[in-house]
Amino acid sequence: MTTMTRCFAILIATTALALPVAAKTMNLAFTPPSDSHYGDAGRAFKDTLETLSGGDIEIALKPSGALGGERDVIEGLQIGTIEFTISSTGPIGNFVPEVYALDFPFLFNDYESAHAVLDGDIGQEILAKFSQAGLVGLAWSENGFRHITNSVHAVETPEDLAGLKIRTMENEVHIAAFKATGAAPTPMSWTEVLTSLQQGTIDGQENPVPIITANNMWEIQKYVTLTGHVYSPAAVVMSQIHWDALSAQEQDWVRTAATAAAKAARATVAANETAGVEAMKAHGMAVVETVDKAAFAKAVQPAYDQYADRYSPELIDRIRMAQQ
Ligand code: EAX
Repeated sequence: MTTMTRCFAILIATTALALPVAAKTMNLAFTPPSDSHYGDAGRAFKDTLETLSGGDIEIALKPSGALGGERDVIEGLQIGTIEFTISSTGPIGNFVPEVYALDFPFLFNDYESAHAVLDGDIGQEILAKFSQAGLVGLAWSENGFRHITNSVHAVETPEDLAGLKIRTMENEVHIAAFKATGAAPTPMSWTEVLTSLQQGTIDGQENPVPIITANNMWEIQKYVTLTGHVYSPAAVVMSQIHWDALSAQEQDWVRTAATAAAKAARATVAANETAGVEAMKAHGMAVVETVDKAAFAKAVQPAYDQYADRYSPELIDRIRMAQQ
């Protein structure tokens, strides 16, 4: 090799070494707006993972259903077109049946109990089941206790739900529960809900306080009843295809980032639970705060009778026992 050629080879080699390695950019999708508990969780995930990886991994946040509804996004993770999501458990039961056990009405006593169950053996066992669906369940984030809104009249008793077209998530336990009250449950992706409410094709929906406030639902819903009828976890989930392509170190960083996301969501929910109700009142919503939860629990009991035996009855019993 001539001297000139050797010098040229060295120049190429050192230049190549100096060039930064192109960062891996991965999408994290969720359906609520950026300014929400999901957005706070997403930013915590992004900041943690980008810091730990020294910028080798970049996270592109995709809020407001930019990549589709929760069910669509889960399917995207399964085929590898999307890397991450923070999703309510509502639709996940269609892919990981054990998750249905978490979405039964009036199953969790309060936030503290829900966190203890999800962060303990029961919750971790269910996360491990995600692998059966080509998914990696990383951590339990939080959506919150769900309440009912509608545009027709105040709902003070279960009987007041009769005939109301209430959007539910694509979750057959929720559909059965609202059908048992005499309402007309209308399952659909979150991405269709606001338009459907504006057009009047549905009368109401049910969601936690921070979803109601993040979407300014007082603009399209007059009434809200604080039933707290379901505790809705959210899961931080990765595509198994993309997980398998990570190094062990990167996988550890991802788990750390997922834990940070869950912590951020829970902090936002806790901060908004009371302030959010005050915001609803300030924007003119009629808020039914005193609710006979026992009456609502009795009204939705048929959903248990119909589905508890199908979806891990022992899990439901364990969740109840763990809260005693
Ligand atoms: O994940 O679909 C729903 O009602 C969910 O609570 C919402 O998308 C947040």
